[in-house]
Amino acid sequence: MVSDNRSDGATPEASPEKATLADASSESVVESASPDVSEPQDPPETSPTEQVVDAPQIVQHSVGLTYQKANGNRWVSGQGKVSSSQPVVASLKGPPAWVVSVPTPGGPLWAVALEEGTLQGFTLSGGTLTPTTLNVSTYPAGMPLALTATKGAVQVNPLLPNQSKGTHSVRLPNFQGFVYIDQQGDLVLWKDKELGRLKLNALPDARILVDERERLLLLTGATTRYGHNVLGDGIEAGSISLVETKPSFKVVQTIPIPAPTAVEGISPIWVDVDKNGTREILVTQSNASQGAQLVLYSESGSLLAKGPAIGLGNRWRHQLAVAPFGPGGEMEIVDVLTPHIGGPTEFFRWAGDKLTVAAEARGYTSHVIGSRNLDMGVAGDLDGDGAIELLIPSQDRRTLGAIRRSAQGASVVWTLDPKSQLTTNLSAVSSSQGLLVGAGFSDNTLKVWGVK
Ligand SMILES: [Ca+2]
Ligand SMILES: [Ca+2]
Repeated sequence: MVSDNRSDGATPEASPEKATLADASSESVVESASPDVSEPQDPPETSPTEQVVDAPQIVQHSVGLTYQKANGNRWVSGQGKVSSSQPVVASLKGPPAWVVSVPTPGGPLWAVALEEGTLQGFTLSGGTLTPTTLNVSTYPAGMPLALTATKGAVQVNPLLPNQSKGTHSVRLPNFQGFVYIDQQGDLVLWKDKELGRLKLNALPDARILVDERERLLLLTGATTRYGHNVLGDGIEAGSISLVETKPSFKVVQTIPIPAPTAVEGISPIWVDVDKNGTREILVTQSNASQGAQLVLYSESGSLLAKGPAIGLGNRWRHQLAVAPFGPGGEMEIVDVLTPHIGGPTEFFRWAGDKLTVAAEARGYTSHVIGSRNLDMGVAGDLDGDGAIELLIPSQDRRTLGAIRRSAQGASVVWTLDPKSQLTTNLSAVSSSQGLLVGAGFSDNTLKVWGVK
């Protein structure tokens, strides 16, 4: 099952011993230039006041993902003026399903996958969204897309042989190849041809996370033992697999989830929650008796901490982001409890072996039952006040609300009115004007906020 074919041209990684926890999408910084092409590093995990706008940089390689970051964390660095702007609007040829964006020298490029499978592209420049031609125009209906920008040239990540249509391929920037999940659940390493294959029984819609060493983390051990069926199918994960791609393509750690429990999600969040220099793995585990619970593992598979369980089966919670949300810049994990029935947005802190709710806010949600879109939320300093907001929709998806922590708790501090219903993920991108947030709506539009 294991192939070892990574010797052909894989670029040696710079200073692997000094690898930071920067996003794999932004490691290939080559030179300074105009701010319009700056790609945020994974935000430094310090206090919010220290993670202000990054120095303008050209990056050789950046990615556009529905879940924002290659580590699965829906937290973007930089600052924006999203709260005080009217959206820039582009008309679409049909209802949109997914939106992704990347910085380019000519301004941020937005790609929209329509529900029936057409792709449309736009470049945001001079305050307008101008249609632009993408390298592909049709795409499997419902399939999420990803973009890779290399030296300003943007490509939709390719469809590879026998690929699962539940998820997109992921580019490995140093290797200059791709990994993808095939229709048998195998994880395939590809560079012009198949170079390796791991029989992991991956979820058909697993998002493949990537770190700066081009290691991969994904949900595997597909099982139907927890038939809640709210995330697009009845298949959930019985294990979490950590895979290295060099020097060989192999599994380095499997974290089993003992039955009857399963991971109910499509990807972990893979960040250094306690800032000790190593990443943790955050997943949502569920079973029929106690419902969903946040669980934190080490990369070696140790169970580090658990949050409270709901105490009732068929109740989900939606993990969204890990960021210094706390009023003093403390790292907190945010989820939405029971998003389908109007539960609260919860901010957790990790202490000892527990994840404990520090604050919560009501009235906003993050997921439509039955959908594979788990990316209707994004965190960042969207209004430029130095504190991080979580932007998520109202229950009817006709308002977007920004939830911010304070010493008193958490509350909605401003809202956006799209005058239509959110039908896609939210997509944030860095630009010369700071952070922008875009999404697709039921009036067949792409709307982008934050443009001055
Ligand atoms: Ca850590
Ligand atoms: Ca803010």
